[in-house]
Amino acid sequence: MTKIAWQNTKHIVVLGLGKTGVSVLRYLQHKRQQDKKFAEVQIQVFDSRENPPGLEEAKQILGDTELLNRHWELEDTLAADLIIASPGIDLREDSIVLARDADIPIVGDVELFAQESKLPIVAVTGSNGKSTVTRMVEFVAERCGKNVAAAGNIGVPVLELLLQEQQPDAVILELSSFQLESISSLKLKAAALMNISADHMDRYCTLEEYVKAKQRIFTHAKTWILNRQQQDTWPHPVTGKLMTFGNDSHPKHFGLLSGNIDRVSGPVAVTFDGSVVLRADQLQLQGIHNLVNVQAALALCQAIDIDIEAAVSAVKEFKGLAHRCELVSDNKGVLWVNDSKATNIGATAAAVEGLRPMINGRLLLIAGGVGKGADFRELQSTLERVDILLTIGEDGPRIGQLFNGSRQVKSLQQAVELAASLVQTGDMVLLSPACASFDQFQNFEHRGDSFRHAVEALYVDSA
Ligand code: UMA
Ligand code: ADP
Repeated sequence: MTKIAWQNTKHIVVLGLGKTGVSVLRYLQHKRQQDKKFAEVQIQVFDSRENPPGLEEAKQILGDTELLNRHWELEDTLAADLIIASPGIDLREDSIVLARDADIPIVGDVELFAQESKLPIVAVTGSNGKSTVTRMVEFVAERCGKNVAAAGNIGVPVLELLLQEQQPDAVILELSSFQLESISSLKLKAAALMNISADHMDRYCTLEEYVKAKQRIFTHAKTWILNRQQQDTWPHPVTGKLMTFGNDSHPKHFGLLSGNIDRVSGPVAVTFDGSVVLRADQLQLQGIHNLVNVQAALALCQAIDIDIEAAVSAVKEFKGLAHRCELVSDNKGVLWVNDSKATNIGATAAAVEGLRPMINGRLLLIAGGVGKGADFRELQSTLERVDILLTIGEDGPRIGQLFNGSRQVKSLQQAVELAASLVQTGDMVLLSPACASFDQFQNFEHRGDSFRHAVEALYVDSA
């Protein structure tokens, strides 16, 4: 899209409050204060929820008059000369499609940011690993003396960056498929597509549509960082400078060296340009998927001029994020792992594959929640590596039917208690739901915290 013609913009409609909506209002308010011509512009905010998050903040910014607690109608969108939509809003709604047909520009917060920011930016997308890689790059860059900011789907709306007094040296964006749907001018030093596994199939009609949204990250990216194991997800043709990563070896790009060192089997080292740069046992992270994440992070660091040796030395100290294959207890020889962030099949598959080699005993998996339209048959081969399956939530029975002897329980608390009665020294209990959490929890953090508290309570009671 061409640059927004702010001078001709008289009526802006903001769809959705929440984190993004509030940041958009703050940004528009800032614009109103900066530019007299913009002071008169009318801003309307719609949110279908009666009590949307961010309401109080929005009232302080706008006053009561322009906040509308109802779903927008076609006449509302057609009255606008700019529509700014939150990522959670489906752009295929009639009221939005018809506005677009009437040539009303529709943007998201990331496009607004892209049109104003002059900072060097790298970005990461994919079904899984985005937050881990984003935080890893941020951690490494800071350790290497750079002043960087991480934003986007990670939880910090990008427009917040424009309102900060001190600008960072570089920005690392985590971008969801929803955010990528509405970008067109985002210029990136490098972009990484981690992987694709079916997710958000309640929003996309086909997997292809979801992949296409993800591929938009490369529109104006200089270096394209792509996964060798998923070449079917690469955009064609590759027009940027190609850098690949994967769980196999590669003579030029990033890769993994497997086995043959001290007779250890499985991946043992990250390689670049044919040489070992990092041994797996030098990392604080577990699982093959994290060795893959490190490669993508190192590639992104290169794009913001961080020397590979310095980046490798820093990444060894990175401890990983809560709720992602996080060891919460190893009491009495039983490992309890919180992977609540596994909200799709790909994440659960990676956790089971990655953690299974760590244990001598049995693997008990707790899965289930809201499946978001996923076809759980894709989980079948993963479940073959599991010894006991307990399911919870709305779509728990759909996963359970793939596994002989699985048991559906009412709550996560009950699942933890039942698990405790079934496991023994050497076993691992893994919460990796392959589902969203909102049928039983506020969010994945709430689900992960509930798991940890239930596990802690087990050992307090038995102490
Ligand atoms: N809304 C309506 N009508 C609708 C749909 C939504 O009014 O038909 C309203 C909701 O009532 C809500 C508002 O829109 O009040 C918020 O919209 P939102 O869902 O876009 O949420 P935000 O709070 O703005 O958070 C968004 C991202 N959320 C989603 O994409 C769903 C956050 O990612 C992101 O951190 C934040 O912007 C800052 O960039 C979260 C997420 O779940 C972590 N992302 C998905 C994922 O990772 O799988 C994509
Ligand atoms: P995202 O931000 O894309 O959701 P996270 O880093 O928060 O990614 O991790 C989400 C889930 O995916 C966690 O369960 C984590 O263990 C798993 N995961 C992390 N990296 C990968 C990867 N490279 N491939 C598959 N699964 C991964």
